[in-house]
Amino acid sequence: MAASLVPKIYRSANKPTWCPGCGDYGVLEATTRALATLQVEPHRVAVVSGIGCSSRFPIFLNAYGFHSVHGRVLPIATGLKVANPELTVLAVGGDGDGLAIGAGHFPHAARRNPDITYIMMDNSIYGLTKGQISPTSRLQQRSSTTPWGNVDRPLNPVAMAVAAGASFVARGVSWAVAELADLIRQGIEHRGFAFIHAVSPCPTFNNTLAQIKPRVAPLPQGYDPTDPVRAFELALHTEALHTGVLYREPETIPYEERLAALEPPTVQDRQTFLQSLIDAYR
Ligand SMILES: Cc1ncc(C[n+]2csc(CCOP(=O)(O)OP(=O)(O)O)c2C)c(N)n1
Ligand code: SF4
Repeated sequence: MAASLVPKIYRSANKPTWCPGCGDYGVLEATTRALATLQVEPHRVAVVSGIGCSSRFPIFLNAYGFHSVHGRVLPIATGLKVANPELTVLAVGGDGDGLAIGAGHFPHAARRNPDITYIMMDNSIYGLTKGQISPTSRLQQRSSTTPWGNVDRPLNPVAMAVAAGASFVARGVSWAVAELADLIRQGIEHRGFAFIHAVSPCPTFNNTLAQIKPRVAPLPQGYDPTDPVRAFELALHTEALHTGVLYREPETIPYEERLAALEPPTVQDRQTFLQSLIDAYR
């Protein structure tokens, strides 16, 4: 069958309002290419975001979209998937959205393993609010809130995802669109929580492209993505930024399927359970 859904079908009529050169353009393009490769119809896709420049994503995508609340993208996307498991659910946002205000949700989404794909656009700065330090900002980074340099060590999103039990963990960069599209495609195809760390520089407030580019490296020859210890080790090697699928758990049961498999309690069971709780606190 000839592919009828081309990438531009997934672009809405709203033109992106990001600054010229923003990495998020590459991530949007990669996402439309991944969806076109999978030939998933736009009305079967839902994209949820938090708040931030990167979280404007749903406005520019032709799919169901929810531009939600700062830091709450993962519980909302998880609830959406549980309510309608037929949908392809994408969760998107920035490093501030996912690792500062939303950090509490990240390990729990990873361990629950809903079949959603979480694309974190990491520019190591708060872009929307004009350049405050973020949890992935490097040591000594100067910003409007760290005029003499950042003294906090950065979080490592890939290591965190592996440690929390995410069943698929990949890293791509916004300027290598074809590779990133393939990672997003694999993340969507994976049955379970897929975390895509998309390094996506902000030329306006933290122009890191020239520093990051020389550090980008492919995975080592013969790399086994099913070994979480090796994935963790590689993630900790921050002098090189390895791109590709760092970890993939071969067989997983998504959260929504485990929920659906629960034996539904009878009304009598529920009443007995509630009564036992009330009695316990009398
Ligand atoms: C509850 C709440 N707190 C703070 C803010 C202000 N705020 C909006 S976006 C943002 C951070 C944006 O950074 P990031 O998530 O990394 O996205 P980027 O803009 O860099 O893509 C903050 C702190 C808010 N909108 N809501
Ligand atoms: S401020 Fe930075 S992150 Fe926001 S649109 Fe501009 S370049 Fe992109």
